Amino acid sequence: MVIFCNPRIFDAIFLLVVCFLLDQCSPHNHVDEDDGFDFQQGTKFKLVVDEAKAPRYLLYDVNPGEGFNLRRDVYMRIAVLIKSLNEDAPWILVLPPWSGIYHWRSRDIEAQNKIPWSAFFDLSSLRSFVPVMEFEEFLKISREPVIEELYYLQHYKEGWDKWEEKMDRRPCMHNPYSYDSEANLWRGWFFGYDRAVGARKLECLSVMGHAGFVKPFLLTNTSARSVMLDRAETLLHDRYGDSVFWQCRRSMRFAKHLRDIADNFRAEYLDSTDEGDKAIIEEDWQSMKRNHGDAIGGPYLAVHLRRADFVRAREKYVPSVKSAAKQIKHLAKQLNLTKIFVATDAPQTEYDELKGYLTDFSVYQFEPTLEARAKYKDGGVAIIDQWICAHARYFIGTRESTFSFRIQDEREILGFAPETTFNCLCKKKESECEQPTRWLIKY
Ligand SMILES: Nc1nc2c(ncn2[C@@H]2O[C@H](COP(=O)(O)OP(=O)(O)O)[C@@H](O)[C@H]2O)c(=O)[nH]1
Ligand SMILES: *[C@@H]1O[C@H](CO)[C@@H](O)[C@H](O)[C@H]1NC(C)=O
Ligand SMILES: *[C@@H]1O[C@H](CO)[C@@H](O)[C@H](O)[C@H]1NC(C)=O
Ligand SMILES: [Mg+2]
Repeated sequence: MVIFCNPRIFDAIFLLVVCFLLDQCSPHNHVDEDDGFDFQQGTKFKLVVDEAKAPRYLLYDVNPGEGFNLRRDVYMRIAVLIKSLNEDAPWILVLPPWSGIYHWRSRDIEAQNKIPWSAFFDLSSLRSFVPVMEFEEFLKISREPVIEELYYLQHYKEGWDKWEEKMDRRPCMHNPYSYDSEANLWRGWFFGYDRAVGARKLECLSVMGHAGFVKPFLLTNTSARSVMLDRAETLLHDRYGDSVFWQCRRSMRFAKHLRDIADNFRAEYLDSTDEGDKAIIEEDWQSMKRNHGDAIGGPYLAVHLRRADFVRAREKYVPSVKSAAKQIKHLAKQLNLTKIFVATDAPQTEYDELKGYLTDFSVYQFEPTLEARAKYKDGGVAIIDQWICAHARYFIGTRESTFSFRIQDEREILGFAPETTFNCLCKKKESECEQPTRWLIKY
């Protein structure tokens, strides 16, 4: 049976949210008189909350096989939806913990699970775009570890001839959840929380459309306090590359502790500092607006050499290590750069092979100690690599890699000239391949 709680109970719960987050609860310590409240120390939470209207919570998850950087892209689709929902009613985006990411398999697998977003991103920065909260916070404020309604998104069984926006409740074509009749809950992966969490109700929704298209459904077809959309990658970007897209992207700042490590590496090995590179970071992303060419970057060539599963999966595009080395060498000579920074997921043997071809240059890689890798996780190390690549005088990535795409966005935000950013290695000769689409920043 579905139990919809009395709204007053929710108001009480909501006050608890505020209290919990302020961490200074007293019975009379109500929401501040002004519109916002401190969500995290020193962070102004921008959502204007009408106390009569307690917020609703949107959770989402992505196809289990997807990697870190596509997941960042799906976050943006959902965050833009949350932004739009908040024009009508308060909604909070519950961030899906990082668990079981296919590429993150360092020794200690457990340590790569249930990672909060704050390990990788600056939450106060995310919050100046939309209200977000960690899943753990959501659990703390929920009376029970239950998500009221879960919608498993799927395509249309019959396929389609004409693309049109539509959505319908349909029988599940595939359903990874199972019903636990003892608890009356749907059980499933839930970001690695498994049986610690459940969903009261589950339905499959066939959908073809942009993320914004599900807004009326969320506002009117359901009144559940917490709604989860699984397989959220089924929804498309509302408007890829427009100014709202870029606001969202700009708000996705990496966590300061990771940027600091990357910045120290840049200074120590690559003669690269924010001042020298003309890439000063402003505290608030909203006031950071750059023109193309403002940033010059540090005196090094950065390469993202995606290997591992790409060697087979993108066989048509991914060069051999030798061919990649040739292209890198040629570029570095042309650019008069003697330092080369390599970000790669290649095994050590391939990296050594690459270095062997580049003996005329100083080749660097960020090599964390075991302790550092344990502390920052595979995801943190990937971010450090991305941040270093983002500051290079010139960047060349791997075709079709979302890891490379996110570096390109980052360079747009920093104000690099597009010619130094939208480049990728070719299967063979560099003149022979298509270069990445230039998704230029819009303010
Ligand atoms: N540290 C590090 N990790 C990488 C690099 N390239 C790939 N990876 C890892 O492999 C994953 C690639 O998956 P994803 O993010 O989906 O990007 P894509 O598959 O290249 O589109 C990353 O998230 C990293 O965990 C790299 O240059 N440095
Ligand atoms: C949402 O509600 C409207 C109006 O009742 C209905 O026509 C529509 O089919 C519902 N959508 C879904 C996906 O159930
Ligand atoms: C590289 O250096 C050479 C000789 O020092 C110079 O002629 C050339 O213009 C430089 N190229 C670039 C891209 O700076
Ligand atoms: Mg991937």
